[in-house]
Amino acid sequence: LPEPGTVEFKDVTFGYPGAEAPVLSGISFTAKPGQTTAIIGSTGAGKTTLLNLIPRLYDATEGEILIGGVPLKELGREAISRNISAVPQRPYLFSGTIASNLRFGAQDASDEELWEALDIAQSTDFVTEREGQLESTISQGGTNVSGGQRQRLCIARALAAKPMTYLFDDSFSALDVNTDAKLRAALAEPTKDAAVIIVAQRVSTITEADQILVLDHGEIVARGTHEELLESSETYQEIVTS
Ligand code: TTP
Ligand code: MG
Repeated sequence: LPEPGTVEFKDVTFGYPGAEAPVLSGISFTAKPGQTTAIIGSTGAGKTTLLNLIPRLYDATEGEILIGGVPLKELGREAISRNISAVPQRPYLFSGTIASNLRFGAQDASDEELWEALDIAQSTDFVTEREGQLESTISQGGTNVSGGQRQRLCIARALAAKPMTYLFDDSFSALDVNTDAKLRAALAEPTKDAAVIIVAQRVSTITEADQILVLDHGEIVARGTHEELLESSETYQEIVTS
């Protein structure tokens, strides 16, 4: 069996219920633990759809997705939520304390572990400055927190769960380039044994990725490292220069 946390797509096709054309066609790749797999491509290419198939928000129409060699359908919801942390493109906070938001998916996390996660997510100052700190309240939908902070709190939430697989859907683009770089450097240690899949808008976010998948109209049109793709893929060159 592949290592736990390995994500494998085998010739996956997916169309939304009721839609005529598939949004994803013939998607095959392996995201290995200890590696970062990046997905880049223009808006509407199907990046979010691809990520959402992994925690089974939808099921593949054709083909198969496996985690650690086990087909998703055999894993069960509980194992899926325990092993995968997803930071969605529109990160969501519910009304309640910061601590309860961070413990969603990590009920047993100590305050110390929450602070560690916040530190990695570059949110220590933000939480320290709030009255009540971890016990300070987030309003419904997180509207009393900025978009960038919301994104970082959702990254901290994902870290607190200590999963084997991390999914980041465009989680760094609302951050300034400096914070983006700091946060990703801090992520290296806690995610070093996990399979990390990052959807990115900015090429600078993914130049170090072990493999980059270029998605175009629901198909992987090129794959490789940043250097390889600069040589081989016109679509990638266009993304880099746009
Ligand atoms: P997405 O998967 O949302 O495309 P994306 O994530 O690559 O785009 P962005 O960079 O803007 O985040 O959409 C792919 C196609 O699927 C698009 O035609 C919209 C459609 N779609 C639905 O029909 N229902 C859905 O719930 C979603 C998420 C997308
Ligand atoms: Mg998207």
